[in-house]
Amino acid sequence: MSYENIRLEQEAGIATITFDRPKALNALNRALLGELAQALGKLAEDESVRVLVLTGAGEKAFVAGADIGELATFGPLEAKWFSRMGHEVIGRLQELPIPVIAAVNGYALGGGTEIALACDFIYAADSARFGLPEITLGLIPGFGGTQRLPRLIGPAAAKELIFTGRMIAAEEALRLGIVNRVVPAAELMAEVRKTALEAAAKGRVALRAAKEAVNHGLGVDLATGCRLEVDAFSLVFASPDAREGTRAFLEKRKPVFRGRFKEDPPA
Ligand code: DAK
Repeated sequence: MSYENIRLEQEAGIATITFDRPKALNALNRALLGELAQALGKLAEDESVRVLVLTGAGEKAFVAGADIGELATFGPLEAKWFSRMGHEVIGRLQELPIPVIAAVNGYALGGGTEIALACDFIYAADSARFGLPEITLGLIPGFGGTQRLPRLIGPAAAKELIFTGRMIAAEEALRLGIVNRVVPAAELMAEVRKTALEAAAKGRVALRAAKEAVNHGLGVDLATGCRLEVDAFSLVFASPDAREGTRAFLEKRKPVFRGRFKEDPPA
């Protein structure tokens, strides 16, 4: 499958999706959202992929939000499609059974910040800028920004950003807890790759269980969350990876995780 608005590359178990409309600062139009949904569907089925990285083409932007030119032409049907597809994409990102890292290389505004927030964590170039400027367009965030940002940084800090539409620099995003790490722009992809490879070497079953425990646990009270963890913890023991990891430690060697629930059939 070839794409026109994104690039999908795979190497060493790491898939990278690059938003690729640099002339419009990688703004999200309907075509891009549709391609992104397809690519995420494909990656969810591909067992060779261990980690997904999202980034933007060019030096200026990750994603400068929804395509304002296209938004301005929407009637209710186009708006409905855009909204449904946006939620579909954000849902697929959050539920993808592998770690997803946002490598924010420039402007991440509106839908751009919201896509990054739906990833598992964010590394940012020192040139990156975050913000939810929808209010300046007479709108409000529509891809989960009013929900994910307050959960991440608290309601007061989130409301200040949402009510003013203010843009913040990478260092402030770091201080607020929006991003995990800020690095010089030229080093961003190498730094992300290092972390991606570290996670990719772990067992796919355990990564998936850990991600689900964190994600689903955040939506419930602590006692229920801990029960979710008990179930996820026990389920991991159905995979040979759990035995491989513990045995490898005792045998003083590196584990080889197969990411399966069953033993491989005898050769
Ligand atoms: N859409 C379309 N084109 C864009 C764009 C955008 N969001 N952002 C930039 N561009 C285009 C510019 O028009 C310009 O095109 P040309 O004039 O060269 O043809 C080119 O990219 C370079 O941009 P600038 O010349 O403006 O570059 P500057 O360095 O001067 O400024 C900037 C960079 C990022 C500060 C500025 O471009 C900017 O403010 N961009 C708009 C940011 C923004 O407001 N984004 C939209 C946020 S609203 C929904 C769910 C979600 C959403 C909507 C609906 N539903 C549930 C229905 C999401 C909404 C949003 O994301």
